Amino acid sequence: MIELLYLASQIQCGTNGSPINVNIDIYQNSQLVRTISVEEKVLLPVDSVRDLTFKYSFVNSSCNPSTPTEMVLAPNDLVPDLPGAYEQQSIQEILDGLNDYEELFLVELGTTNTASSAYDLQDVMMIVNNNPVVFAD
Ligand SMILES: [Ca+2]
Repeated sequence: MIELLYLASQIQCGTNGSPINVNIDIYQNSQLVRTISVEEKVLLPVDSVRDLTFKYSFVNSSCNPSTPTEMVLAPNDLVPDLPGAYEQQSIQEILDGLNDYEELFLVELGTTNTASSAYDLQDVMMIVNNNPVVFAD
């Protein structure tokens, strides 16, 4: 069992455009399991976030996501050299606050060009809890 927390999304449609709401469709073995929006938390019956696949959709936006780039970081992993986006904490600060059974799942949806200033891997951020507290009924 893992628990996913959709921590934040931070992407806008165009320069100075309005913020985009991003929904995440969660798939297991090509089956849609859940759709979550920001700040939602969901328990999933898998051993690892790598057993899942994700599709990202923009809600009520004239923009469309580019091909997603996903990255999973464990607390002691090296952080890619990227600036913090907008008012978000930097990736390093979030990683430093994680427990050793948690991982940070980062997604870039604006561009596939790693040299672009839009390439910040913070369009969607999730926290993966690999040791969730599960209450039995
Ligand atoms: Ca971005």
